[in-house]
Formats: sequence, C-alpha cells, structure tokens
Amino acid sequence: MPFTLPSLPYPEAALEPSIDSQTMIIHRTKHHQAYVDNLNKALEGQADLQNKTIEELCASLPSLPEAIRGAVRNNGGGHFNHSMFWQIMAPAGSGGAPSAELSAAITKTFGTMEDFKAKLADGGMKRFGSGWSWLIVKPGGALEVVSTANQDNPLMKGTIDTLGTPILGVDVWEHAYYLKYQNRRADYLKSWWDVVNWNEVNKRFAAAK
Ligand code: MN3
Repeated sequence: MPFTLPSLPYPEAALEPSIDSQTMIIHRTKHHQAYVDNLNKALEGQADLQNKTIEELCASLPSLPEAIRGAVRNNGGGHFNHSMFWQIMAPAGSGGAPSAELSAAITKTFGTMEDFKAKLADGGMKRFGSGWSWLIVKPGGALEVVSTANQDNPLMKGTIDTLGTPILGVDVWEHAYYLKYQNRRADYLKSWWDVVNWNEVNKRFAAAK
C-alpha cells in the first residue's frame, strides 16, 4: 500500500479548546483513513502511479486514466489536504508567528494580517457545502486566497482557475467542526487561528516562493 495515514505531531487533545479531542480522533482515524484506503484501492495494479508523491498525483490529475481520475481527485485530494492540515496546526501558544518575509508578503497582498484572516475566513464561510479555504503561493511568488470544493486543492489542474502551492489551508467540511460547533462555522474559523502552526507555514512559504 503506497500511502499510509500519517501520525499526528501532537496528542489528539492538544488543540483543545479550538478543536476537541473527539473531532480530531474521528477526523483522522475515520475520515482521513478512508481517503488513504480508497486512494490505495484506486491505484491497485498501477505501479507507475503508486510511485508518485501525493503532490505529483494531484498535479497530474488531467492525465490520469479516466477510470480512476475521480477517485484520485476525491481521495488523493483528501489525503494531501489532511496530511497538510495536521502539520499546519499546533497547540495554542506553540506555533510561533508569521516570519518577517511572510508578514511582509501578507501585508503587501492583503493590507494587514487581519485583512488576510478575514479573507481566508470569508472563503471558508462562502464555500457552500464542503471544502477548503487556502493561502497559496502562485507561480512567480505572489500570494492569493482561494477556496476549493470537496477535497479539491490548488495543485489540481482543471479543477480551479488559480493554481499554486498551498501553504495554509482550513478544512470547512462539517466533520471538521460539527461535534463542538454544530452550525457555527464562523466560530470554528475564528478559534482556528489559535492553533495555526506558523513555524510550519513559514517553512512552506520559504520553500514555495
Ligand atoms: Mn476533513
């Protein structure tokens, strides 16, 4: 099986009160595990595709065999998106702050850090149904906030107008917040900033720009 469920870099309860322990457990061991299992199933017998990284699979979506393209889109997207999501969060107070370089890029693009946060939250709030809101680095280095449906992401050619490297993303599927917040997606999105792992986002920004 080429793809496996990554372990969490912190205990399941470590993101409380922003994200409760039960949500973290179900989200990773049930939802993310299912994406991994279904991705592996879709790639059965396809040695060339099994050797690709998850990023490469997302980027090569249009050239994949049609019979598995939808399964890779949904489950490969789910695997990439969640693997990144666990990494770009950390217990409150331990995630550091945006680097000088990232802060400068954010203020240049969005005005202020608060403007950026409002824009990312707005992308999450306006996403009808399930999806993600992302901060991406576009080819050439500019930042942009984009939103995707379902488990699509900004690496996937043909699914989104603006492609780029995601360096931060927030899951707005109900499974990410419903146990604690029920219908209050805005409260979840507000509290989520407390557990952003800026140290990891800074690294991803430096590697992508
Ligand atoms: Mn999810």
